[in-house]
Amino acid sequence: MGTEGEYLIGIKAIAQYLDLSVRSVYRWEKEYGLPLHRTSGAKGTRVLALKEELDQWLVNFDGASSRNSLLKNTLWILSFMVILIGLIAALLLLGVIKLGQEPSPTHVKIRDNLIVITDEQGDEIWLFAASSYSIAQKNLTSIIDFRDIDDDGFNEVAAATYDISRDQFRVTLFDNDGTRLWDRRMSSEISFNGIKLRSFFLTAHVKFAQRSNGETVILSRWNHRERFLGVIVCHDIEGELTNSYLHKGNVSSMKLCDLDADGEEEIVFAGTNNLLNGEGVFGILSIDDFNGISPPYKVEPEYEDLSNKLINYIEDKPDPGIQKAYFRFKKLIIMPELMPEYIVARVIYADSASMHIRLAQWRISKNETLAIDHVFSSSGHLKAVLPTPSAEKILPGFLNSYGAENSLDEIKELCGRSVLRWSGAGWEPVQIAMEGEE
Ligand SMILES: [Ca+2]
Ligand SMILES: [Ca+2]
Repeated sequence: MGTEGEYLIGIKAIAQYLDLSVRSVYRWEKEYGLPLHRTSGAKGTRVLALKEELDQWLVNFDGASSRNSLLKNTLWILSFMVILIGLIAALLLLGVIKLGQEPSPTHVKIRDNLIVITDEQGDEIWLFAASSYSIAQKNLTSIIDFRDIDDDGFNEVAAATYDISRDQFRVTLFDNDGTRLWDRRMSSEISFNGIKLRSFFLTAHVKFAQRSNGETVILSRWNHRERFLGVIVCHDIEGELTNSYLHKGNVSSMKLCDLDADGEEEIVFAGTNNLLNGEGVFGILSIDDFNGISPPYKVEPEYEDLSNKLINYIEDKPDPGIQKAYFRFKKLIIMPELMPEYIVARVIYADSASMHIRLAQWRISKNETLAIDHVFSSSGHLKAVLPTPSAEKILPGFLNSYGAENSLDEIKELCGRSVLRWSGAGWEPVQIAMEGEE
């Protein structure tokens, strides 16, 4: 499995061949020039290695001498493995051994208080206990994802899991047969404003993703149940935490898409920002490199009278976030007459052409919700503003004055003034795209 002719296909097959961990293979490539190749196809980038090339490289490799002599000693074993793998490949070709008889996890369903993993035909393969939070999810695919990370024909499963006895939410990687490869809960190392944030996080999103070097990683989004903070983290396939991004407010949604059509997906997330007095925000992170704390890092002038309250969201030693972009919907400008009590932005849709971000505003005291969809180009220009039915109901006057067909541009202009983009040092107005412009 994972072998085809003279090639080793997939990082796990290469790691197995070299008797190394997957992480070490990537490290050896980076540090010692281990010869790996990559191909792009419909399934994304695949890592390949030519066996002959690896063998030759091992013979020449004299980086770490003790390791090297060990490797030389094991070359006889490796040669034997090459013959054995060749034999297995031949048997596969001749149809003596048949793959695919073991079911591959592809779907998920809820039964009673259990999450049931099934194959393509809907037949149950294995199951685990569900949290009430998981059961309440309308779309289980946001907390369970399937991907064949080692190219052996069977999907591994990344999932949000729950330890009832400890009341802990976790992200777990399962092998195709249901074996738990690892379990991680939100690290207690994460602290905010001098307070260590412990186990009060729930996993709200779990997704396989791919870095530009072809490495498969697992992204998860967590929300703090009391302090309303959001965290987006990345684990490698061995369960090591490689990136974490702390957001100063709820992160209500996260989507992966290739915004700039360069073949690599980005993370688009949206929610609210507590230091911006609950304004709606959205941001873009690179899967390869994201870390730190979301902007801003001080109380903005328009909220100075709320300093006593907002100061709770300023860190003593801020670790400014590494993000591709970060936008806010400035509450005071968008519709001063509305005075919403709660605002949240959600990613509705994102692809390489545009991002649709819905800004929903609740006036809880009046039991009203107003939502307006903003369409941005992938480069962050505001392309269009689409009032939703709730906007038409609550704001007839607003739409009568601006809603005539030829004046949607005026709404766009009005809403456009409320969208600001983080420059690294402060906020700058978002650019409004003209008709037919990106
Ligand atoms: Ca697999
Ligand atoms: Ca991209």
